[in-house]
This record gives sequence, structure tokens and C-alpha cells, in this order.
Amino acid sequence: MLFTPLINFLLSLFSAASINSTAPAIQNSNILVNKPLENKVQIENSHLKKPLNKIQNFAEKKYETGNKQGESFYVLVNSDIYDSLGTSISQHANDVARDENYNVSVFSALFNSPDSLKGFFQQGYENDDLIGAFLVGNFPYKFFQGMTYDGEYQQPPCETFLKDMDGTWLDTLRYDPGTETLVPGTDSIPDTHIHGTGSREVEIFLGRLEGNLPWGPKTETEVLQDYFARNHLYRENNSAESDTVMLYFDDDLAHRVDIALSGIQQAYNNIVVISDSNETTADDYREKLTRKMAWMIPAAHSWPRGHRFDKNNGTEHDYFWSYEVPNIGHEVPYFLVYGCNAGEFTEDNFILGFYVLYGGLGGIGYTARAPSPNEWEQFWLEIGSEGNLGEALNEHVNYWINRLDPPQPNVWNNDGYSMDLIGDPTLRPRKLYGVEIADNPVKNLEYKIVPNPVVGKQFSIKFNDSNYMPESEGISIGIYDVKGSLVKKELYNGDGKIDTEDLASGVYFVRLVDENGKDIGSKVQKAIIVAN
Ligand SMILES: [Ca+2]
Ligand SMILES: [Ca+2]
Ligand SMILES: [Ca+2]
Repeated sequence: MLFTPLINFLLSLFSAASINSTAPAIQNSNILVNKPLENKVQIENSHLKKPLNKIQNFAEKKYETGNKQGESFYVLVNSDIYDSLGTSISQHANDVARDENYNVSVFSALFNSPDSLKGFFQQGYENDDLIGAFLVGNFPYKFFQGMTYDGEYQQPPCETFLKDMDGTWLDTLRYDPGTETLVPGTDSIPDTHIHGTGSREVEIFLGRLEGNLPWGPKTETEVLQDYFARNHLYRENNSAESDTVMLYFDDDLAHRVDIALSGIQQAYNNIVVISDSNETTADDYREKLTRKMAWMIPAAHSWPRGHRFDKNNGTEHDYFWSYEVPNIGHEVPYFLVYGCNAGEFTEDNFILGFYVLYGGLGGIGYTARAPSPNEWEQFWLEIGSEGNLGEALNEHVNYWINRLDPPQPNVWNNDGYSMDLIGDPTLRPRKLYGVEIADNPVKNLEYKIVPNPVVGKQFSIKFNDSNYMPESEGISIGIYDVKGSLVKKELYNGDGKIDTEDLASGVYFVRLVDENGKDIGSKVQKAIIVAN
């Protein structure tokens, strides 16, 4: 049989399914009381299903906030935890409404099936200009089934189902346990996705966040409250503290670094690559996770609860487990994990959940076997133009849905059907949050600072109205530190450039003022200056 280049690429699927690891030393015994590490072989592909024992099916709108004419964004909170998260959720809804100009609706909800949840989204999509949703707490998910090129059955939770508002999902095959393959028949699990009268593409973006991670030291309410507090702080004043991306590619994936880089370079300049075979170890990874960066992108053989790192030509392995994440105390906002099943949120203690809930804000991963990194340009182009996580992931998913259209039998489309987003989908990793409204500006001039973060030795002021001639106005550019003290002031000259060589790295505020010290611009811009 001849393989196309695409199928050759899919050949490099990597999972840790064949690992026969002995359990590593337990570092914090408090976490694991009555939670012995499972036998790895037993837990692989077990698809532990969290039961939804509720027969109710409702979404009660509690309030809406933001621009009533704007696009709709739904925050659905599982009704069991709604009361315990009340203030966290309302603060979050107000933050999103302010930052995105959406009409944000908050619901206390329970759904008894993925189909009823999807029906709710479809109603919003048709009648309410719904563009995306955030599921907080336990909500249903749909499985999708297929076979990989090498004959392995896949049945991951499939967020694409919930995000596709008008495609058609068919159940024409059933899993046959005898042969471990799909055979003609039905089993209530969709196996075929066609355009039908709509399109196979996804139309709304989606993030989910459930705090039930039994290996973690905190309760679900505590980790979710922490998450929303962190999210609020990031939006208020802490965004883009570092704009470094780290690629941490273990042995078998090291040869994919250049391919991964070609996408990431669409969005970031400061990229650190760790890919030396013997340098990439679990211990080294633990240390790297403590560093300040915008993204950690590990690529390693994985299973839902951890990563495997190889050395000495693969003759030695060590492991990084999800339960270690709370002890690491990382401050990395974003994760993209190239590793099998790391995003499989139906599995207890899945590692992407730990990354996001213990220190992070958003994580993207696979709910099934993962391919090696390939063709992520659409995702990074979207991120690079200040797109949000949810839309960027959808760009990638739609690219891959169209890449394999029509679907090929026995070629599981990993990137089209087994990718998920854990966390708030509205976050924009390259946006600088925290622009402030100026006090009674003399003019309502809109402008921004380019580049921002300021990584060179100077920045420029760019006015939205390109016809505006600031030279004649006697405008000064004032730079203030986070406490509001003026650290530098210069008269606006011909090209609006300001040198930053004499400033230490940090967060500053920039105001444009007239001769009397009154704001000219309508906004006070935040600038991140990175010393060279
Ligand atoms: Ca089926
Ligand atoms: Ca569609
Ligand atoms: Ca290694």
C-alpha cells in the first residue's frame, strides 16, 4: 500500500500506551491518600466516564452584562456549584464584557445529554448571535469514534460535535469488541461527520473547566475560585509579563521542532527550544516549568496523567505526573501539549486540567492519540493577530476538517476531532489587557504603541486616524511606572518615536498630554518594556 505524505505524517502518532512504568515515588503523600497510582496498562484507553446522574435539563439565565447589541457569549455554570462561585463568575462576566464588547449571559445549568447541550447552543446561534461559550463545572460531552491508520480504535470526547452548529453526524458503524474494529451497525456513538445541509466546520468556540481533580490538594470550588481570581488579575494588570514561548521536545519529537517553530514564529519572537535528548528529562522539565514564560509547549509521549521523558537513546525513561503540578507552583498562563490523551478531560486527574487549574489560564491538548506537531500556522496566525484561544483553536480544527475532506476511512483525524480547550476561551494571549480610560481627554484620539511589548530600544505612537497631524499640537508623551510616577517625558517629534534604552524591564503606562498636562488621547495605554 502506498502512503500519501499526509498518512506518513499520521504514522508518527505518539502515545505512552506501551509504557510499563513502575509508579514513581510519591512526593506529597497527602495528595494521594486512598488514591493509589493505577496500573498503567489497566487505565490506558479506559475512557473512565464521569456519570451525569441528573435527569434535569435546564439553563436558567441569571443575568447578562455588556453590550446588548454585541455578539453573545454564554457562561454556563453547573447549578451544583453556581452558588459557591457567584462572585467569581460575575466578576469574570464583567471582565469579559468589558474586554470583548460581548453581550455576556450567565446561566445556572444542568444538561442530561450532549445533544441537549448542543441544542441549547444551536438556539443561541440561530437567535442570539452566539459566538462562543464557557462551561464551568461538569457538563456532558459527546464521543466520536474512528480507527487510526494502524488499526487502533479511538473513542475520544469530541468538542467538535458541540461546536459544529449545522453539520450532520451519523451513526452507521458500531464497535465490535471481538475484532476491536468498527463494523456496520449502530451503537449510538457517531462515527461519520458530513456537511449535510450545512458545513462540517465548527462555528462557535468553546472552553471547559471542571475543578474535580482528586489528586489535587484543593476542592473543586477552591481551584475554580483561584482560577477566576488569576484570570481577573491577568486582565487587570498582569498580562504579557513575559512573552517567551518554550518548546520542550523530548527525544522522539525533537526532529519536529523546526516544523513547530514555523507556526509559532507567526506570533512570537522570543522562543526557547529545549530538545537535546539527554537534557530533556522529568527533573529538568520540573525546573523549566518554574520559569516565567507565556507558553509552555511540551512534546513527549504521554497518557492522561503525565508525560514520559527518554534519555540515552530511549533506553532510560522518567516520568512527570499530573499530581506534581500543584507543588511546582508554576506561573505559565498558556499550554499547548503535544502528547497523547493529555487533554482527555473525561479521565480523572488529566494533566492539562492540572496545568490550567494550578497556576494556568488556558490549555490546548488532545483527547485521543496525538500526531507529531504539523501545520499549526492557522492557529498561530490567529494568536499573533491578538485572536482569542477559542477562535485560534477553531481555525486549526477547521483547517484539519477541510484538510481531510471527505474523511478517509481508517485515518483518524486527530486535529479535527480530538482537540480541546481547558479554560476561558476568550483570553487573547497577545493582547495587552489593562488599557485605562483617560481623565476628561481634550480630544478623543485613539492610538496605540507599536511594538508592544517593546522588545527593541524604542517604540512609536500610532494614531488610528492616519490623517491626524500631531506635530503642530505640542503633544508630549509621558511614561509612568505602575505606581503612577512620571519616569520620562518627551515632546512628540516628527515620527513619534521614544527611546526606551534607559528604562528597566517592566510595565509602564503611556499618556499623551498637551501643554497643560491634560490627556489628549482617550485611553492610557499600557506598555511592557523588555530590556535588551
Ligand atoms: Ca457508531
Ligand atoms: Ca458547521
Ligand atoms: Ca529526553
